[in-house]
Amino acid sequence: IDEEAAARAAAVNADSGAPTIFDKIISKEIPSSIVYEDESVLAFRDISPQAPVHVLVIPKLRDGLTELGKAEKRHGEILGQLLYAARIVAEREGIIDGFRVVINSGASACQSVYHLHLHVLGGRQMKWPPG
Ligand code: IU
Repeated sequence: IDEEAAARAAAVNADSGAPTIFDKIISKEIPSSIVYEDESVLAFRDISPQAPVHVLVIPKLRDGLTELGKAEKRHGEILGQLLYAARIVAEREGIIDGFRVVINSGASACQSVYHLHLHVLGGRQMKWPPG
């Protein structure tokens, strides 16, 4: 893949600030397999699971959090809630003894949906380093 093609791919996968498909998952316009929900957080199964357990944890209100790289001090409370929800998901899914939480931030980290989300992965032996 040449440099120009890589630059084009990165531009397509950049943060435009536009609404994402996760808004429709939050509003339930698009159905999802929900694992955990409260007033500020939704956790649902990834449609393309990369492990036996692969759940996405997202804030219901995006509030500028298109990507972790845009987080501000004021987002501290929701960021903490997301991590705590990841722990609840791990417990519910039976992987509390070993699980991984991943956040891809930005095109070079392969972020594809610009609504902050934590990947909670487990149910198999994970490898390190990640790709
Ligand atoms: P990423 O970190 O932005 O690359 O992760 C986006 C994830 O959202 C990815 O694992 C997709 O499989 C997943 N996903 C989904 O679960 N449902 C959807 O409708 C879409 C993406 I679009």
